[in-house]
Amino acid sequence: MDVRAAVAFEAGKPLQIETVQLEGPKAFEVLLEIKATGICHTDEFTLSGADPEGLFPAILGHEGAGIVVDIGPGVTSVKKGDHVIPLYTPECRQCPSCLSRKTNLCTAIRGTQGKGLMPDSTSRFSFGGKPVFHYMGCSTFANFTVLPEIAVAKIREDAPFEKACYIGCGVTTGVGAVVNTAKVEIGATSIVFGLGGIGLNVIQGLRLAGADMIIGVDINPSRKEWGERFGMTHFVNPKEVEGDLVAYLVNLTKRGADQIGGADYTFDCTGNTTVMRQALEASHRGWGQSIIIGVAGAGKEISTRPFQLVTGRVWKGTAFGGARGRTDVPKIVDWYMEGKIEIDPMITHLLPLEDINRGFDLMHSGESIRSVVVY
Ligand code: NAD
Ligand code: AHE
Ligand code: ZN
Repeated sequence: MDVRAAVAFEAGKPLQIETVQLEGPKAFEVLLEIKATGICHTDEFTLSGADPEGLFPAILGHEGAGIVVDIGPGVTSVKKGDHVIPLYTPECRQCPSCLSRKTNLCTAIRGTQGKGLMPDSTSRFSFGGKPVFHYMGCSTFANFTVLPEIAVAKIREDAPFEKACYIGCGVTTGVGAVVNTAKVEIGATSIVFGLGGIGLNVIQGLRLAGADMIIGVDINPSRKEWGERFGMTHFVNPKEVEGDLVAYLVNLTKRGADQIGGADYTFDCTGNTTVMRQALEASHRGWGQSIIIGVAGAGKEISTRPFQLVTGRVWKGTAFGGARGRTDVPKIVDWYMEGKIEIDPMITHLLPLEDINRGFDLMHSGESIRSVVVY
């Protein structure tokens, strides 16, 4: 079938809107009509050429919501008409990782997914007779896409697509990093570096978990107002700090008798490896946990003095907020529909597919929190 898609033909070049061909679902696959998709910084990361797994030409996009319009042989967990969110972290419930209960990183299809292919090692998309790669197993920058059934979460039908799509990455990643990965407790102190589409969701997750002190750090001054809207208690712009940022933050978090300082939990939501080090070193001696959410480009490495870890700080990472997609995503949709978490104010721009490159421009200029393409 013909579908409308924003195709990434080359790293660093704008997406091109084209009519591409999509084959129907094979066994254990579903055809989705995508109704809305967010633009995440990770799409920009891959489009920029910094992603070591980046492949071109590809149809990017991994933060979508839509409807099942066809199913392949053997599909049992969803049916035509179901509303779903595509999952870049699937949940097969059978692989050693799923069965371990220690991680959400299902390994059932990760190999082919990283090669831009479906589990049978072929692509369903083509343009001019040549294959076009899938992206993160989702390719939501097309109005129709094909996914394995283990990579879709069925959600309630009254959730609006243009809001629910954000749960496909940003909301779940940010809130999940707090509740699943860090397991933040009531009264904790915390620092969030980078107050964009992910960091603001970390902030609302911290508010939900009952953190006392929620410090936001961002080089964009307009993010102060944004952070405060979701529960941030203090804002720090590194450009306005004289001297060492880590020392400043450690001082700000001093409380109680020992006056050591450092936050119980810190989160990197920038993808900048210098910031990742600052986040670790601004966590509390003896027990501070620093959670890396940001994704850094090929060749980038993190470093610190081993002393930082010897003295009890813990470096952790999280993908998709540690969420098991088919199990947890429908619950997060419920949280949104029940008013436990907010989404609407963070969706600052709605765009037609034809204007998708404007969504990337708005991200670069710091004007948007989330742009959502509505088909
Ligand atoms: P974004 O562009 O919306 O936000 C990034 C924010 O970081 C901006 O507010 C920017 O001003 C701020 N920033 C940049 N440099 C900074 C610095 N030196 N100090 C302080 N703040 C700084 O991006 P996003 O969509 O929120 O994504 C954030 C990161 O998380 C990206 O690296 C993205 O790839 C990654 N990500 C990871 C996961 C995961 O599962 N681990 C999921 C989604 C996104
Ligand atoms: N391809 C990149 C890795 C990118 C990455 O870490 N992606 C996150 C999700 S970001 C969503 O916006 C993720 O899920 N990681 C786990 C995984 O299996 O990819 C690289 O650096 O190679
Ligand atoms: Zn994302």
